[in-house]
Amino acid sequence: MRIGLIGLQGSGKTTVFNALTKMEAPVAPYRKGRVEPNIAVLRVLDERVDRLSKIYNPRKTIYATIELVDFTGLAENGGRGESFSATAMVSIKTMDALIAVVRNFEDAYQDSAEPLKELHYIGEELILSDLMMMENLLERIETGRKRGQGTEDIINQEQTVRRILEALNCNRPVREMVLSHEEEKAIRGFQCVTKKPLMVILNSDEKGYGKSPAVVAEISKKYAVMEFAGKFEMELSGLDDEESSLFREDLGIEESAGRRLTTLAHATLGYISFFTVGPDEVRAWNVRDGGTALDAASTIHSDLAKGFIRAECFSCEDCLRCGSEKGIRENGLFRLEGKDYRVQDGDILNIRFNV
Ligand SMILES: Nc1nc2c(ncn2[C@@H]2O[C@H](COP(=O)(O)OP(=O)(O)O)[C@@H](O)[C@H]2O)c(=O)[nH]1
Ligand SMILES: [Mg+2]
Repeated sequence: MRIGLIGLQGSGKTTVFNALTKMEAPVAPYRKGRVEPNIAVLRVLDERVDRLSKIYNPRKTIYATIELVDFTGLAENGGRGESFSATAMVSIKTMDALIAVVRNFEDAYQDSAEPLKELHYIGEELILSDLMMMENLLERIETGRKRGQGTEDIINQEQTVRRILEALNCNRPVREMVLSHEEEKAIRGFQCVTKKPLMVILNSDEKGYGKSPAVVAEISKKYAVMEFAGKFEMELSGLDDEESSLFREDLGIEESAGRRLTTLAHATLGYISFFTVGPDEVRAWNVRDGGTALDAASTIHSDLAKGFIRAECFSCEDCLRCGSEKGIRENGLFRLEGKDYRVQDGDILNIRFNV
């Protein structure tokens, strides 16, 4: 799962990125020019993994991961629709979801904070980017038609593109549209950025944290939102877990930034976790909610999906309760499932396959 942090310059994206990934990417008070995005892998902390690891005592314990990409900021003074550089856009299109970081702290180098206005601006820029892409596509379709190209697929694509353009022109992102299976197919090759799930981080400072309930409420009408004390969390990321949770408590933050983000991302994107266990490794994986045993198999390795025979399955909860796999079998909690089995959050799977 890949998530991109986007937002205006100076909203604190790199600060939030550092807080989440414990990296030390340069944070700039104000910086001109474009730089390569920062990329890091974030572990999805899950105490079930730790507990399973105690039972199996494996050589390796591996958490599920989320790849986080910190893009350089949008420049407000760019022309309309030019806020994202072309190279950034190519990369943004490969993300599974986006997080808009909006500034909710005062900064000597910047105008006063207007998080709602910032969010509105980001939304508009994303819509403009899709508008331009869809307009280009429509032009190409029309040119093709003049040359006599007009298969059923192309006609269907044209209708879909026109409908999307209509929505975008009314400031509606593609994610809010209900697309039929046919329409989905028609635009599959064109990654609309407004189709991607968008979450929001309201980046507050230590003093203001928790004091903007009206702003949070307004944002949450449309988006999954989380308030973050970015700089504060970044400073905490250098401390050990116990120390940092004491500081967090003072501010009324219940869980670490990473923990809160991964929970939010899983919920917004509809991901669940399943596990594989054994003496070699205990490992957590992400799969889309609604995914089948076959999807789970292909998440692990394409060979497992190709040669899929069946999935041996039991639940993590039962395993922790019984204390061992032996206990699972004795209590009749061990199941064999076929490729269409819908994976549940917390399932422990062993894929039987043959290549
Ligand atoms: N007071 C305060 N300053 C912050 C906070 N988050 C970021 N900053 C400052 O805002 C400036 C821009 O931050 P940066 O992370 O580089 O923003 P980016 O351009 O979005 O990546 C830096 O000077 C940060 O120290 C915060 O929560 N509180
Ligand atoms: Mg930055």
